[in-house]
Amino acid sequence: MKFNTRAIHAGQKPEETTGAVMPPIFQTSTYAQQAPNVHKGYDYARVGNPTRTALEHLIAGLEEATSCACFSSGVGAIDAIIKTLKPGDHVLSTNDLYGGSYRLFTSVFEPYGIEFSFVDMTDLQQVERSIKTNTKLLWIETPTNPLLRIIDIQEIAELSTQRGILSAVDNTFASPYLQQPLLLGADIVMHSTTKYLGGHSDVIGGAVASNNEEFMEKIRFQVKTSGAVPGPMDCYLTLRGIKTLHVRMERSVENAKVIAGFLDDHPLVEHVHYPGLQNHPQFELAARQMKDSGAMISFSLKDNTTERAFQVMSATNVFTLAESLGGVESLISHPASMTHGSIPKEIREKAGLSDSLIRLSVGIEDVEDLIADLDLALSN
Ligand code: P1T
Repeated sequence: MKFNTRAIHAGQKPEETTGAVMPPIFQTSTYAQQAPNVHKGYDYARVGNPTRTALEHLIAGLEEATSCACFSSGVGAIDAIIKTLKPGDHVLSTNDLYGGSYRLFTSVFEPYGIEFSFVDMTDLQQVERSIKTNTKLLWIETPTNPLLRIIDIQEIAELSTQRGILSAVDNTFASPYLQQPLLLGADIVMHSTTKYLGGHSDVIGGAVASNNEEFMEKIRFQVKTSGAVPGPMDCYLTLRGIKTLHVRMERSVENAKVIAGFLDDHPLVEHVHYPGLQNHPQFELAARQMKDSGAMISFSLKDNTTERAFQVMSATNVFTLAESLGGVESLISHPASMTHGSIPKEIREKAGLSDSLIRLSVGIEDVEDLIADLDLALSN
């Protein structure tokens, strides 16, 4: 089946007792057993729930993975991946990544003895040089949050295979509609399903998918043992959201391309970071690796001050000033003080994240209204 059909049907079948086309919200914490440990596949809802199973099969279908496990948040999913490692292990990560991932790595796992280094993963030689004898995982985010850099998944996956290291891709910014990392050779794909998969800014969730059964066994152990699991209502909302993923993505990307062009020509804008612009340093790689250029844009202003960025962001009416991304509504945010506030200023700036950077998550509204809103906010 092709992608759009899979978004609706992958792993889905009508519910057995009633024929319900959408899976019921199985709002239960436990399941009756015929005799101790004799049951219909479910014993306790931390371990599994049929609404969650339906969602896991759907995401596995989209990422062309044999297996998927869902979590109560994106960081819950990342937490489970890192917990498959041991003290003394080293993780090599991209230096431009979601601030919450950075905080989890450095504030929670480093004190437990897992080592992290952050490098520019657009430079393969730098990645090669930074691999150590105890490196066990390469952590890739592409496009990166918030600078929209593109990392070559295939190249990094090949390198990790040669060195016997696992590679994991946070695919949140692209969604499986634009990019399927496992098909490019990555071992693990992870999502904040809060974003494009859920698609309506009404639910928090995460997912891990892979074809590596040994790894997924460890993830399922984390599901059962650490228990950061999503409730059935959250699974239902995410499942419902995914069914329109391809239609929403298509419109958001179409809008984002027009907005990126508008910003690029704007006299008060210093630089636009968008993989669909020809001046993007990895424009060709993005065109090769992704089906299209995505719906996230960030830009800096000629007046390179936090105050001016705050002024612009406070003056929009259609764009809502808020964290998060990937919903039907357009959002505007200030990474340095919001999503990436937990990264020390000198580390942020070294990676290129300036105080005046503004980030847009482009939704599916009429693009003329979005442009008029930005135009007015910039001239205010
Ligand atoms: O918020 P949560 O569902 O826990 O997902 C965390 C996460 C993981 N990976 C990436 C690339 C992300 O962007 C996020 C969450 N990001 C935001 C809330 C944001 O506004 O960037």
